[in-house]
Amino acid sequence: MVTAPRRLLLVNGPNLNLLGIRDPAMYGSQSLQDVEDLVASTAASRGFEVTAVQSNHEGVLIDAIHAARTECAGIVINPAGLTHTSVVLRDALSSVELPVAEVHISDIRAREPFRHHSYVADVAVIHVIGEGVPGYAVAVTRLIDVITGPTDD
Ligand code: CA2
Repeated sequence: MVTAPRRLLLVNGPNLNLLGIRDPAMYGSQSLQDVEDLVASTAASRGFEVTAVQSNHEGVLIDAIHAARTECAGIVINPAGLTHTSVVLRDALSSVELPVAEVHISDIRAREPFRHHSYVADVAVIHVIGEGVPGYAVAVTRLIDVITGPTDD
C-alpha cells in the first residue's frame, strides 16, 4: 500500500518577503516568518509537516510545485501578483494533481479590477480571501480536511 505523505507545500509568491516591512495598512504587520510559523504550527496540530518556499522568481516556484507531486499531500499558495498574470503557474498547479488552497491576505475582489481575475482560482479547491494572515491557518485546516476527511485527528 502506498501511504500519502503527511506534508504540505506552502508557496508564497513575489514580494511577499516584504510582509511586515512595507505596506502594513494593506498586508498587516506580521512577517513572512510569522506566516510560515503559523502554517507549520497549524499543520503540526494535525500531524502534518510543511515545506515552505517563497521566491521572487516564477521558475523557482514551479520547480517547488513539481517536487511536491511526490513529496506532499497538498499545496497552500499565495501566488501574489502572479495570481493575475501567470498561466505557467496555473499549469504547474494543475499538472501535479494535488489539492490546492489559494490564499490572499487582502480582499482582491474589493481592489483594482486587474486583481479580480485569478488564473489559479479554478485549479484550487479552497479559497481564503481577505482574511489577513490568519487566513493561512484557515486554509491549512480546510486543506487537511480535504486530504484526510474532517474526522481525522
Ligand atoms: O492579498 C494578497 O495576498 C495578494 O496576493 C498580495 C499580492 C497582490 O499582488 C495580490 O493582488 C494580492 C502582493 C504581494 C506583495 O506583498 C507585499 C508585502 C508587503 C509590502 C509590499 C508588498
